[in-house]
Amino acid sequence: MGDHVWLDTQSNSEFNVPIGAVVKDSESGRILLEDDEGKEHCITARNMHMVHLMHPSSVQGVEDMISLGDLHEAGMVHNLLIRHQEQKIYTYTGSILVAVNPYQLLPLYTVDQIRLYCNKRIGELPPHVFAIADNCYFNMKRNKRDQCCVISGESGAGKTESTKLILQFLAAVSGQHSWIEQQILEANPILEAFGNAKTIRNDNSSRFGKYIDIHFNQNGVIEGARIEQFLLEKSRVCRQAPEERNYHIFYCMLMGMNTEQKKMLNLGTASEYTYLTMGNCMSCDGRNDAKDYAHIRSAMKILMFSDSENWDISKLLAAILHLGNVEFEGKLSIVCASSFTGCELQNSLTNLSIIVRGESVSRPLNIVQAADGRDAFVKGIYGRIFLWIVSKINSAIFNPTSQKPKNRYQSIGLLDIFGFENFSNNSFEQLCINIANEHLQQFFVHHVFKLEQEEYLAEHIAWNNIDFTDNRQALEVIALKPMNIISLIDEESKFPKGTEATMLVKINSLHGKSKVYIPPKSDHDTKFGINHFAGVVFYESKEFLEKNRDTLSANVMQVVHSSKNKFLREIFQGTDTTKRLSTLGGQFKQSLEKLMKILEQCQPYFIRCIKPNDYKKPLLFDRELCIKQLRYSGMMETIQIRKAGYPIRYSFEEFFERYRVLLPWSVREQLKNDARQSCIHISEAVLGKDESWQAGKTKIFLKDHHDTVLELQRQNILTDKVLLIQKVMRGLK
Ligand code: AD9
Ligand code: MG
Repeated sequence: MGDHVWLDTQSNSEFNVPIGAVVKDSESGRILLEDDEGKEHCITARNMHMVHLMHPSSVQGVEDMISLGDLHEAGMVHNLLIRHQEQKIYTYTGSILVAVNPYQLLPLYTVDQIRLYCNKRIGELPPHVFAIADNCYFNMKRNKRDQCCVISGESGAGKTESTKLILQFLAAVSGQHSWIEQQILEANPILEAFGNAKTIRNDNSSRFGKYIDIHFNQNGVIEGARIEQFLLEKSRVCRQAPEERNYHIFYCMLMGMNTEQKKMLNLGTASEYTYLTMGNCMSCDGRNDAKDYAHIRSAMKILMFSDSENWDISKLLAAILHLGNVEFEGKLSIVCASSFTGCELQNSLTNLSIIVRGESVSRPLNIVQAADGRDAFVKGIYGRIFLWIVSKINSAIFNPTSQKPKNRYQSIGLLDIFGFENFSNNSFEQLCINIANEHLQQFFVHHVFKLEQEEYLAEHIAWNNIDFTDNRQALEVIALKPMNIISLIDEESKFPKGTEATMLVKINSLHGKSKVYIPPKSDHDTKFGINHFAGVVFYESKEFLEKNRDTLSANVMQVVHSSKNKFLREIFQGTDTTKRLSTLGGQFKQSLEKLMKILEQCQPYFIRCIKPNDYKKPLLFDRELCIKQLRYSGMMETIQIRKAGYPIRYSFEEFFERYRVLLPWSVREQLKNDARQSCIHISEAVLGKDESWQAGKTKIFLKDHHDTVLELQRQNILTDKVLLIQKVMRGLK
């Protein structure tokens, strides 16, 4: 009794693995078990093969998964489950952090906790996102190298929250309580107001990607930052799926703005606007739109948005809401929208003017065409407001002096993009989002598996190769090699007669046989599938070309350029989409490739966020859902390679430079000019003579925990030396 076992429940599900269980009772050839989910099972002698003894490490749970005795998926998910039940949401795999969303506020993020984690090595304290942040900071200073933190996971897994926690930690350890730190922190509520929305997956879903690069001076003090944004989902401004909302800012504005201002903008409540009610969901549990509005306004002040700029933005947001109501309220809405945008809209949205033989001829649009044109205009405005806001924020937080070569700063970049998405209806936006995730997965695979094993080979380290799932091929078919899927979509978008049907014919003929692409079922079917690393997603191709072209009609552009609203003209400046060569997909692809280049220059840290259930509920752990996420993110192989491998490596010179204090005086003379021998000597003395570290041709290879041991010993010796010197000095006095 009380024994812990694995029970193979033999279900047919693809994501079923044995579950942990404890023996409650046993009698004549039968045992009674209670599994991790509280279910009872009676196992008879005939079925005893379904039960296996659990390794003690799995009974207690471990802080670092590489120390699991039962190295299989069941062991991994059980470990996360029992920790999650005890509200230990963080677990390491070497230095890679797995973070399970607790869906409740835990007392883990207090000022005391920040202080506690400050200047500690990984493994000294329980796993924590602060420990990752602290190590990024420490490594940046120690190795004089830019760092990045790649935070991944599906929608609702906790990426954005983790990003904010890291920022909060870095601002605290940079330690100046300065204006710039405050500004960087307050950029978030603004970005979230305009770029996040309630979706069925997440009440605060990021509908854009961001890379925040934080710049530090030579003393490790924050000097500035820069935010790069990726592909805001503009379609949400005009349309929302059931139970979803438009961007937070609209609801916040309607709840929080004072009566007088609302009157000036002729605004009512959210339920009165078509653009805010398509998902039939106006409020969001746990959010207080009025309070958030106050916060957004104060954040905007901190980031130097002037009152008149704020008012300009509000006017355009109001115009958007009025435009959405044109069908229902007719005249009044168009009057308001025209007045706030300073544009003559009545004619331009209902008529199409074309130039025929040098003369402008006007032709009325039908209702559907007019509504489409209006929606395109609205998306254009909102998208440009968002870009303007990001650049406004950057102009406040970016410090140009840190760019000068002699002041060259060091940086920590935090990548928080939209998570992998698979809805019942997926469109062009989902394809872009999923491609971004495909890139990130490749970055992870490249770093954790490929580079690592190549280096062992090059350095002649004894090593047995570990197999891993590489998404490189999928990524090539989708976005990299010539005639990839994205480029075919692009090509068809630039082709005046191109349609989704002709696009699919081309993709079918080039990729129909590829394992990555699943062609539509018939000639009439408009859905195609892509086999992503995280599963197959079917995309509805209707509207793909339109969304990718992302152009505004010449009409609308002309109206904008002759607008009386200076702010509107400003946000549209230099973005004459009719003349633009690049499509949305093309731009996105370019910005992703640029991002990947930046990341490759950095020393990366990885945080894998896991969403424990689909109901946003605390303490509910859906094993199958978690196994699926662990499986597609390659965590099992990650544990294996982290367990067998040597993620920390230094050239002998670097190592000797840093740890020479650990070399006894007695041998210094003898090893004088031999860095390699000195390193081996230090490692044998400090880490032991076992196989757990290796010396290669030019570098020494270590486990994550060795780094911690070495740093602590070095620290002790240096402290002792200081104490000794102080003692001697006192003696001299
Ligand atoms: V999306 O791809 O932008 O849709 P994210 O960013 O991965 O997604 P987010 O960080 O927004 O997810 O987390 C979703 C929600 O989970 C948050 O709004 C919180 O309510 C909750 N959450 C996430 N992490 C934590 C945490 N460390 N502590 C408490 C958390 N709650
Ligand atoms: Mg997010």
